[in-house]
Amino acid sequence: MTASDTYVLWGSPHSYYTGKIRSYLIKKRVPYRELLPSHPEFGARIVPTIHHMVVPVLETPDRRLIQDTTDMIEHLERKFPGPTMIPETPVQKAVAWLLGAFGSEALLPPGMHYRWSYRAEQEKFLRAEFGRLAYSGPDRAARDEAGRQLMDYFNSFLPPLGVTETTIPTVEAAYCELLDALDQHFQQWPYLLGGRPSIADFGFMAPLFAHLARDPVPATLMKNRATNVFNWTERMNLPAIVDREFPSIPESFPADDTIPESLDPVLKLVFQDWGPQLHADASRYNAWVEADPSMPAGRMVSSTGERKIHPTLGPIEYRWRGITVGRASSPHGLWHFDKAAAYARAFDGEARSRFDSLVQRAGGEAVMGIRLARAMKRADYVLVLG
Ligand SMILES: N[C@@H](CCC(=O)N[C@@H](CS)C(=O)NCC(=O)O)C(=O)O
Repeated sequence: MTASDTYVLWGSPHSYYTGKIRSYLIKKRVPYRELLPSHPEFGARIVPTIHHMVVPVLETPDRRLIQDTTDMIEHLERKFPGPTMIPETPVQKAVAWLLGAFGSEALLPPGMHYRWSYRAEQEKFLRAEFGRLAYSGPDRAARDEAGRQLMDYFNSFLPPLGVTETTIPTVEAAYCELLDALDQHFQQWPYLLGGRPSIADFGFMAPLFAHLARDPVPATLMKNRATNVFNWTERMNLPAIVDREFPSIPESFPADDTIPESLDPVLKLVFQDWGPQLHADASRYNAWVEADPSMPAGRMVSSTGERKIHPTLGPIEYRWRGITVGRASSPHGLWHFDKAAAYARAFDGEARSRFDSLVQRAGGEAVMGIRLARAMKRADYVLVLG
């Protein structure tokens, strides 16, 4: 490949986080092309630099590699001028970060559940989709076989996410409530924060596109139950910002740093459904940090020391919607939440009281009070202590 102005998105159509960054690249009109990990250069050049197998990876025209979709968006927002996709006014900025973090991290359980618990009903589709990751060539049966092998690995993701026979009815009920709230919102607005897509929408595209709008079983559910949400997933992959259905809504965030009222029910669900896990994750993380004050900056956040995309500090347990959930702790989700919460802690005065009353209405005061004993950051493609 020769250097040009074109970015390369190493990813795949059925990948959770590729869906998030692809829609950003499209909306931002960043020139890019997409390549699959089955391309020989992925194994030869990309994996040895990142040191573990992961998609998506963004390769810049000068061949720098960026992993983690949030890092990619922050990099590109600095590089490319407007339209900015991170609101600049305080309350909109904090809400966009919070929704973006929730979308990116908290909906992994329903996303993975609808893919894997209904595996038999969508086996053929998944084999083809996974097969593309590992196999490139004319033999369809060989592609499907390559897909099957990969699927056996990803299939094992459910218990660490707390998805079990006991929790499945609640995971489905919570997801359906979220679909309903989003469907109401998208009847009035093209994007979460009004007339312009933001990190909030891109975060939600992670679960809501590749898994929940594309895999046959959840796609049918979304199309029948929340057509506006399905429509939004299509809109998010079109370059135009002004949408055909909302021609008079300007392509900007609402004036005066206001938040659409129809987001209130969505924010309520964010705090209700992510809060218990965040509290448990923060206790686990803070105990780990406090157990060894000598840990140096740059130490990987992981109880095993293994390089992982989603590291863990061991199991956590918490009550949620009347049931007990046991799962692997997720310091990466906590890092993303805290990034959002730091923006929310950064302002005062009139904006503070507007944000606080929004949070109070949504029942999120305790969640927004979560504090980490030590900051985390990302370095060398992993999560480390700050
Ligand atoms: N936080 C990362 C997550 C990336 C990620 O989880 N990628 C998945 C595919 S969408 C993956 O490569 N998983 C492989 C594995 O977990 O072993 C991001 O935002 O880019």
